[in-house]
Amino acid sequence: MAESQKKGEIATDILEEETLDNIHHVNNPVLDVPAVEKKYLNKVLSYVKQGNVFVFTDGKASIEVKVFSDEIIRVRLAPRSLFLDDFSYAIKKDLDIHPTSFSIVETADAFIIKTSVVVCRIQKEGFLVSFEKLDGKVMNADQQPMHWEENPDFGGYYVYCTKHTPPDEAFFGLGDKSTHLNLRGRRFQNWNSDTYGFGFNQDPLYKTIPFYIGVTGGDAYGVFFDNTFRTYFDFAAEQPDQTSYWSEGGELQYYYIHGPQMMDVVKRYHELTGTHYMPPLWAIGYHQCRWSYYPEANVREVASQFRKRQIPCDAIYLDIDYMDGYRCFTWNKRYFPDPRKMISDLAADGFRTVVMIDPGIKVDEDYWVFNEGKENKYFCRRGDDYYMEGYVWPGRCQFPDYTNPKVREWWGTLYRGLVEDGVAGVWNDMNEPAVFGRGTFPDDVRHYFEGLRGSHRKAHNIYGMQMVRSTYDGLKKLQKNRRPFTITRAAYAGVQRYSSVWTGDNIATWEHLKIGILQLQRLSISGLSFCGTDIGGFTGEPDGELYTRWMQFGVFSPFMRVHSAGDTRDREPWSFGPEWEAICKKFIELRYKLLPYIYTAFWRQHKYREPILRPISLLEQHKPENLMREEEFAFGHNILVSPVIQPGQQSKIVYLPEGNWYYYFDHTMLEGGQEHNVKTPLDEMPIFVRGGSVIPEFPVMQYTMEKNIDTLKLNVFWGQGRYESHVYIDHGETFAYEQSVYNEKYFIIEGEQNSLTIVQHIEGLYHERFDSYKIYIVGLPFDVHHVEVDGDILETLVDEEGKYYITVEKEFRRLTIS
Ligand code: MIG
Repeated sequence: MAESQKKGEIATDILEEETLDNIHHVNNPVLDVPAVEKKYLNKVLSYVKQGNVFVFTDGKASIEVKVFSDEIIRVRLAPRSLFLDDFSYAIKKDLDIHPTSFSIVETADAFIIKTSVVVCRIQKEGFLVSFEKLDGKVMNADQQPMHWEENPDFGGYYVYCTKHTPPDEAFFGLGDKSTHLNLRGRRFQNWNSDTYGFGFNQDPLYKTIPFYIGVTGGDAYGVFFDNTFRTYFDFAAEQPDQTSYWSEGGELQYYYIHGPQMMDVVKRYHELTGTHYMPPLWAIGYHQCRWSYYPEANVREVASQFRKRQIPCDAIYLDIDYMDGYRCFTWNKRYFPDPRKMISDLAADGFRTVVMIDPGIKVDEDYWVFNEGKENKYFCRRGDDYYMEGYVWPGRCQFPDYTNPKVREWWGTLYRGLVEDGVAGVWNDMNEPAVFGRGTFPDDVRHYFEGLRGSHRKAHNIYGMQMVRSTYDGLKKLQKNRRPFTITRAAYAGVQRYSSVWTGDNIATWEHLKIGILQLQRLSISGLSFCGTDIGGFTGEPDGELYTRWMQFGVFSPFMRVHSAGDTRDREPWSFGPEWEAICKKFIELRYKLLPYIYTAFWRQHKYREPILRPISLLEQHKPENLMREEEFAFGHNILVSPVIQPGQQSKIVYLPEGNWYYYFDHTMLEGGQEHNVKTPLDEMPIFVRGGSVIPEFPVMQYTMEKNIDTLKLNVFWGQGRYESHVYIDHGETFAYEQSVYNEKYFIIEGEQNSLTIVQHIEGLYHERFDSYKIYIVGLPFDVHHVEVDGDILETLVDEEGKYYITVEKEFRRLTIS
């Protein structure tokens, strides 16, 4: 390193260093680190209690057990009885959960903490911690005492937890892993990585969600290992009867989350880490992206083709080439001479513009962002105080330290110009963080970490989340009360409070279509419901069939966007010829018909913590064979799909959960609780609607807010018994729903052999009401003689297709058909 350089100045030669330390780690997990003696907790000698916190000690080391609620208990380990700062980026701030009651008793061999649903047993001999149901069934038990070893790299500890694993236990969760849904028999690590063209089973990927669900004997529980260092999970891979998780630093700290329903575990995980706010309605429409649409004429042409061909679309994306030399917050004026005009013209035509922003800031003394960052010391520095530098798209770059609230605040304000230009959403990429050549930052880079300070080992996995958090906060302020739209590639647990996510640089292959189906289900049950893949595949060339099948899956992806790499051929819905265009159009239109249904699923996610995509294992965990099913999944509460993932596929086997289900395209009724062989013509896919449900429908629009909707169409599917469906409505743009300005309609359906009753009640203060309802009834097992709505007799009508419907010209409470 040049002697002349002063601390805090730019160290150019750092770039030439072959700093491969992180890359080395990626391929050589902890196994290659020279063996250091492991230390284990010993025998519990005593404990102290303070409120809902218990501290047990063996004389040297201690653990803390905190009862967060009747179902959530946290365990922390302190090898020298000194607990680290109790701070977490994952846990939401306004956490408002409390135990209703708990007690502790001491027996000859254990301390037993008991809530109304769970028993936490700390065995004195060996210091083993276990969690049980009240009936004594063990859900999760230490197989070895918690242990640690001195970390030779930095003087902290590697920390380990090893649990006993029964032969039937299945595992789910961990975010974006590109493997089978059931994680058993596999080992994973979390280290956010830019993994262009990743493969099946490749690990690590872009995101760190150290949360898993175990299901054993039909009962489920969850573990959230809240640690931002490089973490590992081994689900009975090395030892068939052991599950371990460990970390290269930080504290062994985990939350045990009781079920026994998997759905409840997921909801409780959301209780800790939060949910996604209601996205603006346009964000759940169809989005068109590529790397990159430019110049302006090209953007306008793509947009006008959508309108000309009458294919709905709500957003168009500008990838890195819109910037001036890849400088964030600038425009390339040659390509986009008047961005404000372009964006407002697009907006007049119903298109929102979303732009890319990366973390790397070009080292350029003539660039205001660099100068502001430099003056205020907002950029990350190495252990020796030189600025962290690396090459990314703009060339030589420095990188903001988003773990500093001041830096986040500043970064948020940088969006002002873009917001004034009319930009509607922001896409944060490369925030693992990714650096050309060396992969990411070297370990010695220091971070503010909210004043607690730490090296990159500790901050790496939350860097991207803090970046998009600052984007979200900034946009929220700049846009007044309008809901931001953000999307991020890197993530840590809890990122859902600030952003949607996509799965990064996938490949245009059938295998990747399947990987996407696995990843989105997994993300959804890991707290990140607002997720999508690059439809069609980022790299490589899909043919018309793959593209179209992927588009069909896209309709049932919470985030629906086509995207592709810079060197690929055209990827618009019409790019593969008229035959494929027609099918893509039909399916994008289906997305728009389902908008109120999808919007409701987002609401149920936000308010009731229900994941949007639901694997079969989550719906019916009591059947062991269901723990292996992974191609069919529920999308919201009432629709089940099984995307087609093979070329030339004529039919596919689909499992339907208990109940009766209607094939979407012809309303054939099928019995659930079994598999069916379903035909898969190219212009259809296996989509099933639950008997007993109400599916609201909008007319096809070219973009989400195109028309005012006065008549709401409700499709009611008869089912024997009592069912509840929801329909959520608001004006789609502000946070007024937080003040109850919304409508959530509850429909209670009672289906009998000779009658059907629909009772509606409405929650919320939103005053826009529909003038009328057009109610289609599907699957009635009887002939209709009598229709009554709130005391009035109505006539029954039949439409052109012979479908039976009723028009109700007012807000109704009770409708009976017999
Ligand atoms: O080094 O901005 O995953 O979606 O199109 C590649 C260009 C950087 C990676 C993203 C991809 C995006 C691309 N980016």
